[in-house]
Amino acid sequence: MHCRVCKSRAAVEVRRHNAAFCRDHFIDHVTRQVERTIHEFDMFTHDDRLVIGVSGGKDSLALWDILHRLGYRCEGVYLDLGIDVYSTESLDHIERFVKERDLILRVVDLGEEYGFTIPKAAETTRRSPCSACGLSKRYILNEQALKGGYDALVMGHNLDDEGATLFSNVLNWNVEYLARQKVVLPSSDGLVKKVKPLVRVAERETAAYAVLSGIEYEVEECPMVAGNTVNRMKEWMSLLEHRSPGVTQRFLGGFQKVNSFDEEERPTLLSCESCGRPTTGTTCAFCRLRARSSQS
Ligand code: Q46
Ligand code: ZN
Ligand code: ZN
Repeated sequence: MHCRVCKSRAAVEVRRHNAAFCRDHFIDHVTRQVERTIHEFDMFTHDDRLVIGVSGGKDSLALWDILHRLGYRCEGVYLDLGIDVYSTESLDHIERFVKERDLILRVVDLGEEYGFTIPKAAETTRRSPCSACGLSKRYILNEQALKGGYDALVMGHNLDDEGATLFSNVLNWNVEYLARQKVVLPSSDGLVKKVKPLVRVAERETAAYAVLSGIEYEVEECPMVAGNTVNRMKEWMSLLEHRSPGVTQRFLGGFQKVNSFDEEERPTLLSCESCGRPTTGTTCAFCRLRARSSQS
């Protein structure tokens, strides 16, 4: 296998593009995919102040590295979920990354600032750890972006994450979630604009990018992952992708063009009586989770 660009020995094959690349041209290729996505969806400009939610995993660190190299003004926020060694090791990787590049990071400790951790939430509520975790991340990252006055919140969801989420939402005809599954979610009623520049890059490509760029990331899987429904859908999607390279991108790309669920399905929003953020009920899901999880 030879690099499509320089014909030297290839380091990575990208089957869905029917191509292979050497190290340098693979890094260029991934960077161009991200740049193209930013421009095509009009995500942000070099004048905007961005904040990225970083987990210490390959996706968010690879994306932060790309944005930094492209000259975007992007700071980071890490939410410490209180998941033992997994959380502390993840933070170690991020701190090293940030120091090497002289970037700005804010660490939010869920236990200290909100009075509960994800293991505690899972224990005291009947929610699965991942559902409590996803809800907390969405709420707190948005809150941090609002407080910091950033123009956009950047998320490291990759092609496989988004494809699997779409697969799950379609299989369950979850119309409300489908309406909000967008590459760019504009700002509205207390919600900061949210963007996903990595949607054209597959998971194995972000891993390859990180390794080839010398980024050390958390390789261990979160110990609370059992029961994560998106991961189960990812397994199914990867079987389809293996038999039919490119199917995930076609599935997701087509949806991005035809998604018109929002006009019909947007629910009426009220203000949460506890935190004031938009919600469909009287108290938002995060405040309810926090109240139940903080009980000892
Ligand atoms: S961190 Fe949180 Fe993941 Fe762990 S508890 Fe589940 S959602 S698996 S990305
Ligand atoms: Zn090359
Ligand atoms: Zn609330």
